[in-house]
Parts: sequence; C-alpha cells; structure tokens
Amino acid sequence: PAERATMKSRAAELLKARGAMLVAHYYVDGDLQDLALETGGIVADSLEMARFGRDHAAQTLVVAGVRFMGESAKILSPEKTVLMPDLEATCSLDLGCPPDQFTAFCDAHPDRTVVVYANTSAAVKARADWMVTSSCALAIVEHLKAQGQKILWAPDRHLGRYIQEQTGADMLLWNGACIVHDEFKGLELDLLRQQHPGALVLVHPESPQAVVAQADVVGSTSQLLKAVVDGTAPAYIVATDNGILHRMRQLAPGKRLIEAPTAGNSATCKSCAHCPWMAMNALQGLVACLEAGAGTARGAYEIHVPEPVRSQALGCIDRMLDFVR
Ligand code: CIZ
Ligand code: SF4
Repeated sequence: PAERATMKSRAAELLKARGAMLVAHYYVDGDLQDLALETGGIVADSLEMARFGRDHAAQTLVVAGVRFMGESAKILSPEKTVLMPDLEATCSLDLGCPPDQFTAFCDAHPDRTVVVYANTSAAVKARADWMVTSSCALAIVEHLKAQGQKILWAPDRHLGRYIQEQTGADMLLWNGACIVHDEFKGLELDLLRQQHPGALVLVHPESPQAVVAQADVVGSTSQLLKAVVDGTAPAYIVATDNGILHRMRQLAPGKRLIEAPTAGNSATCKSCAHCPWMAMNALQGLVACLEAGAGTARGAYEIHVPEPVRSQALGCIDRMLDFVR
C-alpha cells in the first residue's frame, strides 16, 4: 500500500509535468480512477471519455481503458498525443469483429444502415454509418427505425437483441459477445434475488437475455451508477464488471452492493466478473508511459490511427456525438 501511494504521487507529478490528462473507465483499478479525479481528469463510460478527451485543452491524453477507447480519443483529436498504460489491452468484441469479415458482411447487405458499438476497431468504424455506445444505442436505433431504415448491427449480440426487443427495429446481428457480461447467469441470479427480496437488480445490456429479463434497471455503466446513487432501495445486485463497485461505493456509501453471479464467482472467485484487459491498466504502466517521454520509447504506449482510416472512422463517431448533444 505504501508503495502504491508513492507510485500514485509519482504518476500525479508526471501527469502535471507532461501537461497530460488521465481519462479512466469505471472498470479499471480503483487507484487509477481516484488519480484521474484527483488530477482533473475523469472517470466515465466510453461515451463520456470520448467527449472529455475531445473537449479538454490538454495536448496529451492518457487513456486508462481498452484499446478502442484510446483509438476513439485519437480519431477525435489527431493533433493530441494519446498514450495508454498497456497497448495490449483489447476487448473480446473488437477481437471478434475482424475488419475484413465485417466488410464482407456489410457488402452482402448494402440495403442496411451499418450501426456499430463503440467496442470496435478504427477499421470497423471506418465502414460504419453510425457508432453507438450502450448509453445512446436505444435512442439512435429508435431514430433510424422512425426513418424506415433497416439496420446491420455489430458486434455485441446481446446488446443488439435487447435493442431489437425494445425498438422492434429490423436488425441483422453480428455474433459477438463480451466475455465478462456473457458469463452472468440467469438461474443463479434468480436464486440470489430470492435471498435478497428488496434488492434492485441492475444489468448492463451486454448480458444474456435471461439476466436482462430480471433487471429493474438496464443501462450503461453511467446509468447503472446513477441508479445506485438515486435509488431508495437498501441493496443492489449489480450485473456488470465489478470494477464499477469502487465508484458506486464512493458515491453511495451505506448502500449494499451485491455482485451478480457468474459461472464461477461469489464465494469461490473474486475476480470472475472483471475484464482481464481492463485489469491490464496498472499504476506501473501509467508511470512508465509518462516517463517514456517523446521518441522511440513512447512508441510502446502511443496510439496511432493512420489516414484515411481515421477520417473515415470519424464520420460515425461525429454523427453519434451530434445526436446526443
Ligand atoms: O463493457 C464495456 O466495455 C463498456 C461498458 C464500455 C462503455 O463504457 O460503454
Ligand atoms: Fe470488452 Fe467486455 Fe472488457 Fe468491456 S468488459 S472491454 S466489452 S471484454
């Protein structure tokens, strides 16, 4: 702990010295979340991270999250230096949607408007008409449906199915999943709810249908956080990456937070509902990326999105940001 405190203050000094802003996701290590807030940065979902990075004056952004978040920051702000504590931090949704196969899928369905989740590579976004995040996907698909558009959706099949059920839109779904949310179990959740009858069930829509069906609130990470802060229930069952519990505890002290069951968790496994790629973000990596400075050493931490992919990908992100404004 003493060592962590030292490393945290070292990271704070380096952020200041480099004029860098730390932009952290709710799922990363609690120390990184705290540091982001203590140094003028943000802890947020992917939509808010993208907007903050674009609008902040800092010329260097350090994105503590996964690769698509760093890429989105760079796409929106090509003039800024975007660093990540570990460039290997990826996402099963991104990995499960290779650009060549995705392009072939789009080419086979030219009559459909292409809507992709934020959790995709820049090359996939470059082929899309719209990008969405879980906080605005419903509203954007409603909007497209009202215009009579048919949709090609990628990559998360659970989120796609949920949006389809809610909107009744004509959606053709790519078969991708988040390895974290895909593990939440409906049967076990039902048993847990019986043990905690007063608890409110909060579910991220990347979860399977049997889990979403039991939710009192379905929403993005920010929306689930708000549900705890504003909620009057004494207890909450949370079906999303357990990294978010750090911020929930800070903002809603005294409320009981219970992790939703996964295939192997609860008493036996403390880290099942936690993304292994989000977990790659550590204080060591943060210090290292800030110490690397300019030149070749920085290459190990810096995000690049080459043209013309960058400007092609910008279109679908801007469309979303204009819509949610
Ligand atoms: O699961 C993720 O990666 C999420 C929830 C991203 C985000 O913030 O939208
Ligand atoms: Fe991807 Fe799931 Fe990890 Fe989010 S939690 S980065 S969706 S694998």
